[in-house]
Amino acid sequence: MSELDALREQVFRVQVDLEHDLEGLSDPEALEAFRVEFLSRKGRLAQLFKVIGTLTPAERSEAGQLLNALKERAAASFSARRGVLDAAALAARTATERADLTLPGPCHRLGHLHLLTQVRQEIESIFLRLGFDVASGPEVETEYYNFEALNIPASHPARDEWDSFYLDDGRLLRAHTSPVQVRVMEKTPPPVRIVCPGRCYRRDSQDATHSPVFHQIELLWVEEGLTLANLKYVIELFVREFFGEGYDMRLSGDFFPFTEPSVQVHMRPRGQTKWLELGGAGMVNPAVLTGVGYDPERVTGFAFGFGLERMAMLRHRIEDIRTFLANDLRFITQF
Ligand code: FA5
Repeated sequence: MSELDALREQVFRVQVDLEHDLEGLSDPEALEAFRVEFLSRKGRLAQLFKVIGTLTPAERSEAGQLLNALKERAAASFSARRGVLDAAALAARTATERADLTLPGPCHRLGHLHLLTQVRQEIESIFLRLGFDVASGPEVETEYYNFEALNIPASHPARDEWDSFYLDDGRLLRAHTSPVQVRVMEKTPPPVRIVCPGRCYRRDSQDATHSPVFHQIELLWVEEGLTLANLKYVIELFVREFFGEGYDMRLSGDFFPFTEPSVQVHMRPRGQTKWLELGGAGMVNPAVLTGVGYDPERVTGFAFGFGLERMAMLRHRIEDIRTFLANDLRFITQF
C-alpha cells in the first residue's frame, strides 16, 4: 500500500473516530479533551499533516486537499457541538437561576419628617384654615427687635429672662419669636393676622423642660375691636384642634412688657395634677403699636408665643425635651 493510500485510510479513520467521539460529548471538560486529542498542535490531525513531508510532490496536492477538508469538517463539527453544549448549559442555568420578579425587593428604610416638623406643619395648617398667614423672621436679631421695639429697654429687669447668645457685632440669637411681630407690623398696615413658627435660643440651663435651642410659635392679630375674649377664644379653638378632647387649659395672670394685660397658658392631660406651661399671651401693649406707627386708639391686638416642644411633649406624653435633640432613631421613628 502506498503512503498516500495509508494516509487516505487514516484520514477516514480519524474522521470516523472524530464524529463518533463528538456525539458522546456532554460537558465542557470532555469537549476540551476532544480538542486536545484531535485539533491541538500535537493532536491527531497535526500528526497527519506531518505525513505530507514524506510524500512525493505529485501525491502532496491530493494529500493536502484531503487533510484540509478533514480539518475544516473537524472544526465545523467541533464548533457545532460546542454550540449545542453551550445552549444546553444556558438552558440548565436559566431553569435553576430563574428570577422571581414577584418577590419583594430589598427593603430600604424610608425617612420621614421629624416630630417637631410634623407638629409645626400641623399648627400652621390649623391657622391657615383660620385665615392667618405664616410669617418668618431672622434667627440672628438686633437688640432693637428682640427687646426695645417690644418695650423692653436696656435697663429693664425683664431682659434677664431672655438672656441670649450675643455676637461680636452686638446682634444676638433671638430669644423668642416676638420680634417678628414688630417686623411684620412695620411693613403691613392693619389688619394683621399672622403666625410665625421658628427657632429660638436662650442661656437656660438644660433640664427636662428647657433647652438652649427650642422652637416657638408666635401669633399676632391686630384689628379694630379685638379684646381679651377674642384671644381666649382663639387659644381655646386652637388647643381643641391640636390636642383634641381630654386636656384642661388654664389662663392665669402674668407680665410681659409687650402685652397688657398678659396671661400665661398652662395645659395638662385631664385627670393629671401637673400643669405644663405652653407659653405667654396678652393684648399687644399700646406702646408697641405706637412704635410701629399704628394708632392704638383705633386698633387693638393680641399675641401669643407657645413652645413647640412643649406642645409635642404634652400631646405625645414625652417626658424630657432633650430627647428631641438626641438624634436617637428609636425615638424618632415612633412618630
Ligand atoms: C415669651 O417668650 C414671650 N415672647 C411669649 C409671648 C408672646 C407673650 C406674645 C406674650 C405675647 P416665655 O419666655 O414665657 O415667653 O416663653 C414662651 C414659651 O416658650 C414657654 O412657655 C415655653 O413653652 C417655651 N420656652 C421658653 N424657653 C424655653 C426653653 N429654654 N426650652 C424650651 N421651651 C422654652
